[in-house]
Amino acid sequence: MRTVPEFAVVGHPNEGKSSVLSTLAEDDSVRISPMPGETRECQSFPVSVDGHEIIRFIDTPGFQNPQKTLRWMQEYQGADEHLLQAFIDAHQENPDFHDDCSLLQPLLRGAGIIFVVDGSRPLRNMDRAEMEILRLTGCPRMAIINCKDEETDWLPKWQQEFRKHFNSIRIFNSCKATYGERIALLESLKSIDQDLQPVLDQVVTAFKRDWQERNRQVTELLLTFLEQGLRYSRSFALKSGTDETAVKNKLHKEYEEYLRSLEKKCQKQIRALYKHNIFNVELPDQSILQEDLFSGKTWEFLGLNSSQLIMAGAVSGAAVGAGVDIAAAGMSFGIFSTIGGLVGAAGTAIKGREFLSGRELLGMRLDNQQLRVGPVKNIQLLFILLDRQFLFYSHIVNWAHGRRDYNNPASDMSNSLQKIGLTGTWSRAERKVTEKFWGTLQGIESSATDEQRDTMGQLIRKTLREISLR
Ligand SMILES: Nc1nc2c(ncn2[C@@H]2O[C@H](COP(=O)(O)OP(=O)(O)O)[C@@H](O)[C@H]2O)c(=O)[nH]1
Ligand SMILES: [Mg+2]
Repeated sequence: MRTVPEFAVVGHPNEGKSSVLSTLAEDDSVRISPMPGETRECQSFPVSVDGHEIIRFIDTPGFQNPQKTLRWMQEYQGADEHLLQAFIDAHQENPDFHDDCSLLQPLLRGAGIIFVVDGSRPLRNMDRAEMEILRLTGCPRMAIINCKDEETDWLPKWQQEFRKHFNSIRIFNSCKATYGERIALLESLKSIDQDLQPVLDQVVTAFKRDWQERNRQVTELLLTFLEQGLRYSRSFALKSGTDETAVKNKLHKEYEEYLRSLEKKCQKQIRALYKHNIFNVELPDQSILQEDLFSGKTWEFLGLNSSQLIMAGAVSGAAVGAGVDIAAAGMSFGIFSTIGGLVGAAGTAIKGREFLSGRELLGMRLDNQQLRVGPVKNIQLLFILLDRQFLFYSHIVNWAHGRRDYNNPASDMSNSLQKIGLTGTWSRAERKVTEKFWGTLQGIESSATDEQRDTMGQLIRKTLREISLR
């Protein structure tokens, strides 16, 4: 059986040890507290992939008495390899050294050290004492500078000091670290000890594979979401005297509700895949996702860009929601496409809200005295639904597990009318893929559905990958 690499996250109380651990291990059950000294005992956080433990992080209490501990160690006369045990033996009954004994315990077992400091404050003698203690333990070690504030003036001083004591130094923000930064940090653990290299290689590979697998599952969730949402259809038989408007409203309302609940369900599943189970990932107040799926704002910001609109016109054949307004502005689709430069201007002039309204887009037909809603005839809905899920995904994968609040949210909504939907960046060929997939939902595409679905899935996966590596 191969050994599971073990790393103890150590440092002064309240510097962000638990936050770093939580983010590294993708575990939001790690206790993070604004009160220093709450953790008194070590706690182990195993990370498993496919049911196998691949790495283990130990959360430790902060140093309690670093200067006295160091002094004792410096005066110690015995053999180096017995230093830790001797220190613990001499102090474990003394409450003044309870935390120090506790945090040194995993090092006895040969755990690697991840030393965490808050780099936004100046270096103190106490920090030097802690670093020296760690050096004396002889364990492989790296230092992580976790800046709690924006302040970076102290960083060079920290780095200079760290070079004397550590094999590797990383700046890592436990509250903002992305997937890529997490992997980079794990990669750099390799450099602290050659012996750890092969097993850490396996860990990194397992992490990457696990991430790919999650993206594959998200892709599947999104495909199913689109299929269910866009194939939806309900009808109502009209009899004489029926209030047609009321029926239309009812059909529309039910469809809207259906889409909203499907969207929520899908988001919940995505959230669970990325192991955000306990705390709510808060979307920033300004996020477009705070807007209802059918609000004017949603359509304004996630509404289609000009190429998508042209395509929507072509795919639907008839006047799509946008068609009316473009016609009103005196532009046919043909003209629209030839005046590429004007397109942006047109987008600004004809506000997204007026391009279409959510409900109109859902459509309503009357055939054989049946009022029928769905399947939707306008491909714009597909883009909007996808763009909202891509935005959600982007919030989820960029929400570090160590983060428990949202002080400085990044906005995903610009003030301009610029479209922010990611599908707007898709190439012509990619829009074609979408169109084909759309066709299979409409039942007008005769070619094999599985193939279109696979191709669409590849496009979604590629987009997810781009988001997570941003
Ligand atoms: N703003 C900000 N706060 C942080 C960061 N890291 C930790 N904190 C906060 O600092 C406090 C102590 O963090 P914690 O991880 O419990 O520190 P520990 O005592 O070293 O384990 C908590 O309130 C955290 O939310 C960070 O990178 N940015
Ligand atoms: Mg802690």
